[in-house]
Amino acid sequence: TAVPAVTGTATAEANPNIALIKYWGKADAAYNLPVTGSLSLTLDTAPTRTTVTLDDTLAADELVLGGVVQAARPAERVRVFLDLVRALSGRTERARVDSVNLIPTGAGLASSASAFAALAAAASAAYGLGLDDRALSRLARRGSGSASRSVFGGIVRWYPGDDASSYAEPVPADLDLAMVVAIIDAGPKTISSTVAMNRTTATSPFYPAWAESTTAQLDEMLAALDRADFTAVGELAESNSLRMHATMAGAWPPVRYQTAASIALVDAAGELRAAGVEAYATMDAGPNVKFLCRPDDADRVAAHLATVDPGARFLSARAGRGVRLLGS
Ligand code: 2P0
Repeated sequence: TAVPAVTGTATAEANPNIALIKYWGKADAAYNLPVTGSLSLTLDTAPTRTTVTLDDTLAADELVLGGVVQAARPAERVRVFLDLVRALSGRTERARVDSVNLIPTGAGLASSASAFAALAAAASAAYGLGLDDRALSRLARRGSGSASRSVFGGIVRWYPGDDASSYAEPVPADLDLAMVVAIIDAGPKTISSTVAMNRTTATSPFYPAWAESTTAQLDEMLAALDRADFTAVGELAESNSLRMHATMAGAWPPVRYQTAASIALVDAAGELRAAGVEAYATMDAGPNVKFLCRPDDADRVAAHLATVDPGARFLSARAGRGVRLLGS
């Protein structure tokens, strides 16, 4: 029977998220099940836009990132993900994936979160899976753990658990948050977060304490959000980030994303607080530093940080939307 070459196409857009309580460690690597829960803020900037087009004339899936055809690891990761979508849909066509990232990839700006949230939404629509948001979050998790959170907007919690129960969901909060991102190095990561977190869980003697402390800090964070206590939210975020990087330092070979420039910027958050401006620093799997602050303080925060690191670029963000389909 004649089947048209192109049987389905969909485009989705997703934004990055920045964890205030971090995901660092897998209980199950095949399913990307986290050791602990985590909590993040979805940003209103730097989205990934991805189009998935089914084409049964293709011999293999094709990944085009920012207009450049990809081979090796990124393409393999997308193929594995599409295999999963094909298994769920009962369909066999290969697909062309065309993705545009409006932030530098691999620079610790959560680009894998926006990438796999957008891919999950576009691929599930193109292959005709009728997923609700929770199922979409579980699917995005399989691509990259943090992508489970970018399915939703605002403040989002991701549950640990098994394949059925490990999904993200929005946390209602009566707080207006801003995030100033200091981009000090847009180059590729020294070590991928997947490799780094697996090494940390396997070799850092501090790991059990990290898991216990993060579970406690997540509960404290939820309570702080519930009473709209901005100061407690900021202090918990900064503390949890420092504990994550301390835990990595205990791995062998050690994992370190902080550079001298990062440390100077983290110190600047303390300087701002001493001057009466509440800013709290958090870092992920890269040298960039993100500052949680009140929206009215964002310009002042960025201005002070620019004096500390005149070479840095700054991105100012607020709470943003979850993933959305642009057309199918
Ligand atoms: C987070 N990070 O909670 C933590 C904090 C980086 C530091 O999630 O292996 O790309 O694809 O599940 O999600 C980055 O790790 O890792 C990350 P995989 P992912 O945002």
